[in-house]
Amino acid sequence: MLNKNFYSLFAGTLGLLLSACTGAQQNSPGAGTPSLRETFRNDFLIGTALNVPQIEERDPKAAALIPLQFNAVTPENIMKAEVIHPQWDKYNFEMGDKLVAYAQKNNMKVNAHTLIWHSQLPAFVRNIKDADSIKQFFTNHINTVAAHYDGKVFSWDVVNEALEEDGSLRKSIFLQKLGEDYIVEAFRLAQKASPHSELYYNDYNIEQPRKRAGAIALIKKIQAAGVRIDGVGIQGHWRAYNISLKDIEESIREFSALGIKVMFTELDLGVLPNPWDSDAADVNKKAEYNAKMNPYPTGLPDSIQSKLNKGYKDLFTLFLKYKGKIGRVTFWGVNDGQSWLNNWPIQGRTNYPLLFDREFKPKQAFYSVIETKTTKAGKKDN
Ligand code: 9MR
Repeated sequence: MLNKNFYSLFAGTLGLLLSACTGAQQNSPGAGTPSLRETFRNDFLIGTALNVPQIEERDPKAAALIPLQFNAVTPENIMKAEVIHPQWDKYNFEMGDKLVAYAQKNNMKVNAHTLIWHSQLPAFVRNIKDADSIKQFFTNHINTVAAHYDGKVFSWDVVNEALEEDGSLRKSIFLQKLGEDYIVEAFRLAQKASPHSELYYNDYNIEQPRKRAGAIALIKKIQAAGVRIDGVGIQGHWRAYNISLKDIEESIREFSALGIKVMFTELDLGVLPNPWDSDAADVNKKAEYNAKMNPYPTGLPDSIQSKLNKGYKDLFTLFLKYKGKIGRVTFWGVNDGQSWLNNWPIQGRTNYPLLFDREFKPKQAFYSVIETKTTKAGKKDN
């Protein structure tokens, strides 16, 4: 393994060479730093999830880096129902509109997230008991929100996380009150309200065979009803030391065989122990803090860093192999400090799942990703 100093020297030199090759040097945030969006510009979009301070460009480091590295953005929270539709007949489009303006200014595509999700529902919905009122909320929500952003956002995660791990439908409030056709109905309403946006189904673990079969059945059902679905989002909340490339490759093939685009929509590779040894990204599952579960509070050991580098390298090598089928790869956050994985499933840990460190410096994993495109093998292929 390379020692750190040698690696930074090597990475710096490589960065200069790469930016010359990719034409990114005018865009560089720091001298010689290549750009992800430039490097993969002929392959797929490179996205990130943005929070409120980032959309408002409050931190100069983030404001400088984001437009240079990414050409797609997903709102991490501000388009979820509890924020955008806080009361029965009140909508709050302020932050979403800011995001659209930010993306236009920086020549980025917005993937709007998300119309129908069982989590982060407004409080008033959780108090509704009768099916008719849920149906009315569901219809009004999609009609109003999707129509507001029609022509302004590139795509919508129309339905998020509607499946259980065994591939059956999640027993959400929507399933219970509206019945199993609610997903087809959500896409039908979205296609009418937002005819100019691509429409996606988004979920975690749908690369795994049982849940994937459920997602395929669901997509076929939407298609059989004559309703438009343009793509599927595999979230990609994986652990660096435990990535099933085989499952991911099979999923790319099987989903794209349905005639839809595949997106990796929330990519991050956690390096911390998981209390349940699982990849499920269910935000409602929580565990207690103890120091053993937070082993790297002051920095990541080289042995773990290499696992992260390899995980990202293997993934992007696979993504490039299927670049014709993949529309976008989005990271769930810009830098390690901002990642949700510092607080889930245990509050207050120090995780390292992304390509930029807490100071917004590109990590070794960043260069591992860039190298998949610029090594000999990559060049031959591209
Ligand atoms: O990253 C998001 C975090 O800030 C929120 O607290 C959390 C709760 O809703 O949602 C996180 O984003 C989730 C995304 O919307 C859907 N897939 C799983 C993501 C990580 O939990």
